[in-house]
Amino acid sequence: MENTEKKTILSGIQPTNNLTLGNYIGAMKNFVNMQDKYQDYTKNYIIVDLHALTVPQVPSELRERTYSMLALYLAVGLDPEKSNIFVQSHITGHTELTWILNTLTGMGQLNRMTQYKDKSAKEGTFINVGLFAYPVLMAADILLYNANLIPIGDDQKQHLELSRDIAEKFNYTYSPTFNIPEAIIPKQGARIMDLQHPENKMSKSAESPKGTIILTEDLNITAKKIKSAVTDSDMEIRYDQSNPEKAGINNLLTIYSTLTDTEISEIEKKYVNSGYGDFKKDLSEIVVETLRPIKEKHDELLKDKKYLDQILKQGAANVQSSAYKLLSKVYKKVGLVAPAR
Ligand code: ATP
Ligand code: LTN
Repeated sequence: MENTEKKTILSGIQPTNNLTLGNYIGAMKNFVNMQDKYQDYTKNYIIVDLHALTVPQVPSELRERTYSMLALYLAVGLDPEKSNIFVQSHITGHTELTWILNTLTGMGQLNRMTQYKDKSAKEGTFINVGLFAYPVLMAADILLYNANLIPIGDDQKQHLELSRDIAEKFNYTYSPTFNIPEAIIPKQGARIMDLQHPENKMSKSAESPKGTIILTEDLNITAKKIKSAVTDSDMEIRYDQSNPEKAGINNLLTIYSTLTDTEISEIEKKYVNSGYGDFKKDLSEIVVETLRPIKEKHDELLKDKKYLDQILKQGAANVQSSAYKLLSKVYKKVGLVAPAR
């Protein structure tokens, strides 16, 4: 399925903690939509395990979560016949290209990254270099495949901008080599909020168990979390982005709308005479019934590691030679001597 002439869609998710409903709505759901919509494109969906090492990991858990993420990719509908699904560390080229791109990236550029500021603040006194350089690795993931379209949630916008700047810098410093990648951010659901603290993003690393829906959790717990989501005292099921008081209900309406493909105005009409209780009860069923088949498939797939290994082997085999070609081209452009054959 590899063809370097074809345009490429590419994205990645880190196997840190367990994936959330935010990851599903903001990223994975769109991976699947794009897989079907862009039939002529190469699609690369990566499990970015090297990125996960930028925060402390328990090795055995990281390994297990990598498989769990693959099982989820498959369970939500990514099809290895249509998309290349692989693990970042299996491909030679991501870290090598990162090194070259590091030499074109300014400390000041990385210092401005808000995710770095947030995460380093949480890490205390020891801040590892990997956390700082993380966005350069992301740029390498994208540029190694000369990718064109990058489906991501809202919080990755700044990293993608940096990838574009690095690509331009390389093209300008050496010669035109890289496409300038374009972010594909969903109009709705690009930033699903925490159910208990709707001013914060729902995040797999946030310490807010009641506010975070984990894709593989017990579905009774999922239903409870939706039913106890914070709302407001005005009791109207109405979307109002200008009013911070309505952040909770705005978020629930967004979840409802994206999971049912219904306009928010339609949902408002449907619940014009209802209270938050009825609305949340319906929404909890929608979320549970969306997640049920995903969870079942995930749990089933996770039992068969041999099958999962086979998918990863195929995915890596599909992309390795084009990655290597691009890396060789870059090495040559920057002046490295090609090894004698
Ligand atoms: P962490 O908390 O460990 O940084 P995360 O939950 O932010 O993790 P990532 O692995 O950074 O998840 O993100 C994977 C993809 O999911 C990215 O494209 C990101 O933009 C998207 N995403 C993450 N959280 C949300 C959210 N709450 N709403 C919408 N999209 C999200
Ligand atoms: N930084 C991203 C994950 C990521 C990614 C990528 C996304 C790593 N490499 C390449 C798109 C394209 C995040 O979600 N934290």
